[in-house]
Amino acid sequence: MILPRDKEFAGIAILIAAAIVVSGLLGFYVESLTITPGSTTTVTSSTQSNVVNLDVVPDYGGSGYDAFVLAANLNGAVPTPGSNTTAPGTNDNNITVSSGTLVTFVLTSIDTAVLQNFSGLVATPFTVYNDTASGVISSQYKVGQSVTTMQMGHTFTISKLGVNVPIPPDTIVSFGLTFSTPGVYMYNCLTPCGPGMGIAGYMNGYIIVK
Ligand SMILES: [Cu+2]
Repeated sequence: MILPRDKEFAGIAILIAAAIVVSGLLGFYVESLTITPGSTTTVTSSTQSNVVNLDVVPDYGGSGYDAFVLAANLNGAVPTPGSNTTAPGTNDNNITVSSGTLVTFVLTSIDTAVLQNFSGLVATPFTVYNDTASGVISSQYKVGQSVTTMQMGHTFTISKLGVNVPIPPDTIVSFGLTFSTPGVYMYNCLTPCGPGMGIAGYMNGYIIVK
């Protein structure tokens, strides 16, 4: 039998328990928002590999919310661009790699949109497969090569390291990077491709170099 006074204690106990749960959730939420390049914050990651397969999926998180999605997170499913009308949810596209090891990035874009042109000198050599703009199956772009008005839908950019690789529409782009210094490096897309641009997990992610 619960006496009135016991009820009061039980009520207080429930309130305290609820406060602990809420503060715990809040702490987790805040932590997930405060990851900055170079910080020592622990970032969980789905992938640790010398080959990183990353897909560029238009409208992955709702209209306009394009995203870098780890191929492993798609579980073999082929996403249908433009059909996703749900609000953005969690998309873990953080990548863990080892320092001092060549990491091959394979970026597959199924986005056909042309948003900008890339002009400039190539800093990171890359290969474009299905290069429809040039009409050939694969094109290699070498360091120092001058590129003018190359159509692109997105970029893969690591500002901290001077990496800026254009991603032409409906192509596969491959390049190698060796990270010499452990740390957390933000990668993102610089083209104005929609509301997913600044959102971690969409056109924005982190590479954890160990
Ligand atoms: Cu983009």
